[in-house]
Amino acid sequence: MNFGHFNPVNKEYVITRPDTPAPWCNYLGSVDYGAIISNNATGYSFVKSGAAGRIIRFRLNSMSNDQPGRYIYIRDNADGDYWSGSWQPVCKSIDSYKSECRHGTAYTIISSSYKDIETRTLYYVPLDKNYEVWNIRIKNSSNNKRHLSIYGTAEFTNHDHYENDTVNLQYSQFISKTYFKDNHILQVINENGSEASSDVEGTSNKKGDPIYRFFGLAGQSVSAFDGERDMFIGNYRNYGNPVAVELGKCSNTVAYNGNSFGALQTDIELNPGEETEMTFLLGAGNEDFARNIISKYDSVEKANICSCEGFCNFSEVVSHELTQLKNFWHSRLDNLQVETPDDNFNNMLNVWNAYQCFITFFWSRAASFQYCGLRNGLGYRDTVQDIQGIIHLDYKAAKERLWLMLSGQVLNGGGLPLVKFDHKPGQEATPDESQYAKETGQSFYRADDALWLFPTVITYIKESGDWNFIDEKVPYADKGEATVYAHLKQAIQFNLDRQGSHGLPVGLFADWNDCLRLGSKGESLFVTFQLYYALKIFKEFATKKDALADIEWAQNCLNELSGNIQKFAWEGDQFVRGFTEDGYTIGSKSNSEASLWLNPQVWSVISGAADEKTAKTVLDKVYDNLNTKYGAMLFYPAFREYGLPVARMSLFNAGTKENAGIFSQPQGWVILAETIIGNGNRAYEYFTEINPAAMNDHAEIRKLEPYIHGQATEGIDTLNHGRSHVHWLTGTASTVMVSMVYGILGLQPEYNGIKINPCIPSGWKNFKMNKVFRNTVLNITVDNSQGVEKGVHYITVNGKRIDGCYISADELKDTNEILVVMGK
Ligand code: IFM
Repeated sequence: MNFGHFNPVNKEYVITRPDTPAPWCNYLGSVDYGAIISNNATGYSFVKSGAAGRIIRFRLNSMSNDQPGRYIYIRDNADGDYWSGSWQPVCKSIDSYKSECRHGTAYTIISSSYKDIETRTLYYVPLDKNYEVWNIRIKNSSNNKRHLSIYGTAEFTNHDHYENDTVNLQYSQFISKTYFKDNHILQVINENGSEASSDVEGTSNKKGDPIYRFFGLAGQSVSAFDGERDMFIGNYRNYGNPVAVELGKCSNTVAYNGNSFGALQTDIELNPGEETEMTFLLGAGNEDFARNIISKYDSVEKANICSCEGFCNFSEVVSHELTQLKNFWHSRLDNLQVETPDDNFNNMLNVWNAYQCFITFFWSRAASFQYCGLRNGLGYRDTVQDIQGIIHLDYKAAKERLWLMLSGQVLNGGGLPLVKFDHKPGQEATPDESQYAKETGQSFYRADDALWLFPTVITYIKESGDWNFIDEKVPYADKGEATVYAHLKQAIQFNLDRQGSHGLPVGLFADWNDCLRLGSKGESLFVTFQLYYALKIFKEFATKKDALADIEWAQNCLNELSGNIQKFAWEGDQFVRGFTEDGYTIGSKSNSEASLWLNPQVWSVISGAADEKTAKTVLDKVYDNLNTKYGAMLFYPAFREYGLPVARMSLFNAGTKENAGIFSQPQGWVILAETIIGNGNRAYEYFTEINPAAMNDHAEIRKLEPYIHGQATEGIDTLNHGRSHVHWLTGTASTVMVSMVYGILGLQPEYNGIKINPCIPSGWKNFKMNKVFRNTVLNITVDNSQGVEKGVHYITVNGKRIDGCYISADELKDTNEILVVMGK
């Protein structure tokens, strides 16, 4: 069953039925101001942090029709009937109420049609601004004059911090109040705040000054208002039947000890065929700021820029801001666009997977409908991986964030588990000091954190051509500074310094898998293969720098590691997952539970540690034993009885998340590994199994948005095999993107040029790619009339033939016509 479709021309996903299996969301805003909105206008907004800068409420895990959101009500004053501009919260029967939601790049448009009144609400955060716009257009399509009241509503938090707002009402309800100021409700928290009150425990604003938020109306005058939530909703009612809307009159009261709220009512008349427009504005700022913003949107001068026909004019300021947003996003996404025979692949690569990569890049794991950023910073491994997902689209932004993460590396080579939002390079405490745990709640190193730097740094350098980056100096988090090259060497040293009894790196507090606590003696094969990969990349850099001693050092380490892998971790047709401190082998084929793990097999291939025969053996074993129709399970069989103390995933229900679930992030690694050994058909099969777009017509099974990846899908042991969980903010976005770009499409930049070496399903007979590569445009046509999976016969660049798949940068003009002929 489907609830919508992709519109690739507009780069939108169009939801045609509002009763989706879960809220299907979009992200609006920038790093300074974020807003999550569902297809039914539920969601929340925040300044900088989903937890600590929360402006409006959202109740996690609430009943789906009772989540606060950006609700706009419409009341027909002739008969008192009322509905909402989004299907929720009033939820009229979908037989008579028609709605459509168009999620686009940083904007969402929700339309409704009921009783011949049509509305279209455009929600967005203007580029680089810290407020949001809800622009609603209302049309009377009936033959009668209509008398309507429109109510915009926003449920403010009483405290910036979500937790204080939610559970500490004895405090938070008494520091917040609202005022009515002609065209807006002004909320103020800590009105009597001052420098002196700044050290009061739990105060919203560390500086002690009052905090202001506003909810305003432009383009129409306010007829009545409610600044207190319970006056608007009424006792024993909910958002589906607020008393103010039922009675047709807000109460004109403000909040003083209670729940601050913004409800603005405006009464309008529309002749047959007539349309009108108004704009609700929500943000953080005082009265002057609010008045200034609201006045900008008062003008309703029209500019028609929308590609839809008819009822879609926007006022000039709105259309200008929408264009700015589209330009900002589309110019990034347009750096790689493809036309393959598979629309589901195209929709993800061209728009949605790419957009999700940027959202994870910007917001890390800070705000969603499943969690709300209680962490005050960027998780090391997640962030360094997130960078990989956008390098091919925006290497400048990637470099900035990469620099930050390198400066979050401790002098001993390990990564800080959390790089705080107010990170001060050179001055931070480390996990070895109690101060760090006090500030972040994290007191242990993870074994893998800094190892993610290797694939990210090399991808950045090759995409940008910025080889000098390797010699740029970057401070360490705690003290001292060094070149990027030296940072990388130190990262390797961190793991070499922490080895177990088999001469393999230990797993510490986690090794990518948050549930595997191997400690300071238990060894991890995942980290082993990452370290192997890191050493190979480092050796490549050392070779380019002619650093002979380093080349030798790296090679010796590789030899030793590879010997220990063969000796201790290879079981003839699979690699084990690790060793506990007391010598138990995790992931041995003789184990009754968890006897085959995905990650060591695929990382043996990605790292280059597995030779051709081994690579084929382990990937076949994975395919035969772990693959399902919705992707490959993290291991099998699930932990059910064996209480391995270091394997915390046994707490999860069997078949779920890290306990034999189909964890989504590794799916990108399986795809990549298959492309490395040339299995285009199998790589594509894996890709299709987990491609959200391919599940568009089975949305009732997958449940999550069919345009974005989730964190995990349920495996074969659960009651709901195929159901996916935890939307949007997941490392899956970047791993799958990497596997598509560098693996399947084979777009592999090199120091002085680019390789184009696709690994595709043999059924793809030709396809096109348009890539911006270091300011040159590559218009690439791939001819696979021979129907191979991998292998390039020759390439022509602007008519000149080159054997093999490598194009030197010297061959490139500003715009290039490239033909890639696959085959023997
Ligand atoms: O690797 C982790 C990630 O950092 C957070 N989500 C779960 C993953 C696997 O445990």
